[in-house]
Amino acid sequence: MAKQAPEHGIDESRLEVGRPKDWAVGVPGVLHAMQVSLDQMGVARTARTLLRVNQKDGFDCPGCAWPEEDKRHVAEFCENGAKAVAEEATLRRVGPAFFAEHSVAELAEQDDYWLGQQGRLVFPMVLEPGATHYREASWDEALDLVAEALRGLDDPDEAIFYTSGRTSNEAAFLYQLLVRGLGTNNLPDCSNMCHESSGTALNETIGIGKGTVTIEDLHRADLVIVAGQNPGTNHPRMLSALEKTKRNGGTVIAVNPLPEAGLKRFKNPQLVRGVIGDGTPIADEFVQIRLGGDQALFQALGKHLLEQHERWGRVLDEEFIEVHTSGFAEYAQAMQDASWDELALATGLSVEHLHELGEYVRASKRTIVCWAMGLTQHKHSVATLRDVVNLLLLRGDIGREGAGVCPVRGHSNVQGDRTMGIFEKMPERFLAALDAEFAFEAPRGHGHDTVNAIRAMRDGRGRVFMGMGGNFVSAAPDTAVTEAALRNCDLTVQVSTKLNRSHVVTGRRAVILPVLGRTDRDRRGRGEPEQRVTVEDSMGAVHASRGRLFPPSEDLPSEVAVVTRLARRLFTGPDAVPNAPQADWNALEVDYAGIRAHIEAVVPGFEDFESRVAGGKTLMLPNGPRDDRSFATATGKARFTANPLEYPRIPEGRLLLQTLRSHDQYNTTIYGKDDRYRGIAHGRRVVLVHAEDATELGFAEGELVDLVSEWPDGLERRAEAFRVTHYDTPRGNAAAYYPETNVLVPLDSVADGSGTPTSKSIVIRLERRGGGPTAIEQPTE
Ligand SMILES: Nc1nc2c(c(=O)[nH]1)N[C@H]1C(S)=C(S)[C@@H](COP(=O)(O)OP(=O)(O)OC[C@H]3O[C@@H](n4cnc5c(=O)[nH]c(N)nc54)[C@H](O)[C@@H]3O)O[C@H]1N2
Ligand SMILES: Nc1nc2c(c(=O)[nH]1)N[C@H]1C(S)=C(S)[C@@H](COP(=O)(O)OP(=O)(O)OC[C@H]3O[C@@H](n4cnc5c(=O)[nH]c(N)nc54)[C@H](O)[C@@H]3O)O[C@H]1N2
Ligand SMILES: [Mo]
Repeated sequence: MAKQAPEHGIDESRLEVGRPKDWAVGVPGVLHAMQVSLDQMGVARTARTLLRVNQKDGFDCPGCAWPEEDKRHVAEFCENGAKAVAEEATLRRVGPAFFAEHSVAELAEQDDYWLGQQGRLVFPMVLEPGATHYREASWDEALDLVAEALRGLDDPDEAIFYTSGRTSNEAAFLYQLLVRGLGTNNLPDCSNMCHESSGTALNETIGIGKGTVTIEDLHRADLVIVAGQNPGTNHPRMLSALEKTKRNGGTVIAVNPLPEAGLKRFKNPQLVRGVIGDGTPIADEFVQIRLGGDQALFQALGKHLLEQHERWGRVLDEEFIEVHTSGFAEYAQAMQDASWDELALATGLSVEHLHELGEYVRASKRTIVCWAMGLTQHKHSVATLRDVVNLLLLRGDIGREGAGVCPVRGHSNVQGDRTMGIFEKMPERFLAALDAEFAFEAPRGHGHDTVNAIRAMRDGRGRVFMGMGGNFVSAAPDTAVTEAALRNCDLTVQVSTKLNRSHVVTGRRAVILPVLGRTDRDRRGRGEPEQRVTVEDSMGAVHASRGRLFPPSEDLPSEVAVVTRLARRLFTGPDAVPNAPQADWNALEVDYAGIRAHIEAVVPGFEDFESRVAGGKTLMLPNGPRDDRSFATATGKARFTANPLEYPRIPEGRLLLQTLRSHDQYNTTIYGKDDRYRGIAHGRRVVLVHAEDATELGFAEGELVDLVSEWPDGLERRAEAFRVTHYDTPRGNAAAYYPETNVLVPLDSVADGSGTPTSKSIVIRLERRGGGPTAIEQPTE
């Protein structure tokens, strides 16, 4: 039997702080995952579900975008993948009785943990203007309502269509077609808040907004630099790959302000050795960098190589530079002009240490740089990533075995959604192909990204918001501004699996459209064929995913069906909108092979799509740099760029805050109250600060403070009641969990060039909340 949903949210008074762990995964991790699964779905369903994760002809784990190893283990899941699955496969339900019992205002008082724990959504629900409660609606009524609102807009650009990254290729492709058929490119997505800086920098410099390595490259690398990433929590299966790198003689360097558990030692749950032994130390070197110091680090590594080449020769790959790149001279000059002292200051490392790190790169014949949010969510993220590319270009480390760039994606299909056209500024060749395939004309003007969508709704230019998955209200920056923006809409529509804050902070009218998830069996009725979908992993491999579980309700449509039913209402019959795309929406709804045929016709690289993903096979998408060192950039070559050095300056008496994930959450979905590896239990409202900073600022450990962010617009942004917690972080740097701290991220504080909110660098001050310090309980472990 599954356990009941919790009655209450998180009681922060029970917070405990202990010693951070220096190992990750292993038996405790697996047992913990099993417990979460058992609570949510009971014994039989747990066994059936977890054995099917990432197996051929099973479903793709909704946890993260890390690729599957070719030789799969019986249980190719990790602790956090299992938790992601349990959240979706839960037996708890949120039905009409629940909404009759709780008013929207009451639900808005609950925390994200409580909301998410209530269970799967099963009925379409409508919140009428002025009403206090959602009411049940029929599918026809709910969809008619959405279609009418869209039809009633003065301009299609008044509608905003968000996408989170779990949506399958098939659903994403039809969804962007629906949106463009209406006449807008307003397709913001979670990627705008995530790896947009990576896409921007990589497109400019190597001509493709994706990574250039495969999992085998990682195994074969001499040196892997893991910067700004916490794989032990967020991409646990990546640790198995790094373990192989190590066993093949490779070196791993972790670059992070925090000593994260998995990077230190990893106990592989798939191996007996990992279960009973001490595990493999993963990082040969832990580089404790200051927040935002990475551009300086990668410049320092480049400068070191250039200096060594100058002195000894044979350090650079001169042939590669000559044949395949442009802009070398300008970059070399900029590095010559760079000051070692300033690079040291920006990183917080000594000049000697920077040279030592440079020697690792010089000694390596094949280097890979992996990164995630620690590099993408800063003001100067695009410049930082350009300097990552510069470093690799110096040694010809792009487009050959064991070397390259590896942005590690978050959501399990966020990369595929982009490939399918979920992007506010898709290139002309995609739009032209779409026009030809569907006999209409897609709009050409750029649409809103996430931050611009919030501005548009705030200013009354955005009137209808639709979210294909995700939790826009909690994921977006500047919570108060974002909430006001959504409340300013005529209609907000959420296509969702689980209850979240975006269902309770709404426009004047709101609609909830519940759908099937990745693990659910997808078929139209008894006897009808079961449908498969496809997803693309972080390394450009596309494969099929088929849900196997009995869905929460037989009437629950897939995301595809929601889109086709809306498309039928808008694009067919006598009232069809002008310039509607032409497709057989009925047929596509019941047979996704038809959608794949359209994808094949529009998106390069999907030739013979259907047969290439049949029977569990993988389709590798073309990747110019990786396949044959072709670079579709402005110069037709890989581009060195000269980027002025930037790093955050922290004003006197202030701290620079990064907002990150605990071990017990999936973005805005809070699985539990603990951050096991960091030694935090029963609470989330902690601010991790260096002991000496806390003392200097006059705060005792355990003291209750407000975090107040400082931004020139004069708006007060305050996150209340956090416990000061001593932690091993560089001086001047602090950390606290997202989404509780999103209220502190100013809407206008975005990365140059990519528009990504600067969730990893926010200037804050601590303010005492009155009352003396409260002792934090030490766990009895
Ligand atoms: N279990 C679980 N898995 C997930 C997710 C989840 O929430 N839970 N989310 C998914 C998603 S959408 C994403 S995008 C990924 C996110 O994966 P991560 O990027 O690993 O997630 P964060 O928790 O944001 O961690 C950022 C890491 O970067 C470090 N860091 C912060 N600032 C800097 C900096 O300036 N320089 C350097 N070098 N390091 C820095 C932090 O200390 C932290 O270790 O994970 C995906 N997988
Ligand atoms: N301060 C701060 N803010 C951040 C970040 C940060 O590090 N710091 N990280 C950013 C990043 S990297 C990201 S990716 C975003 C995440 O932003 P989102 O992707 O918008 O947020 P999630 O929490 O992943 O969305 C969870 C919801 O998705 C729905 N859902 C889950 N599975 C499915 C499905 O299969 N279909 C449908 N239709 N719905 C589904 C459920 O209702 C669930 O409540 O947040 C960003 N915001
Ligand atoms: Mo993400």
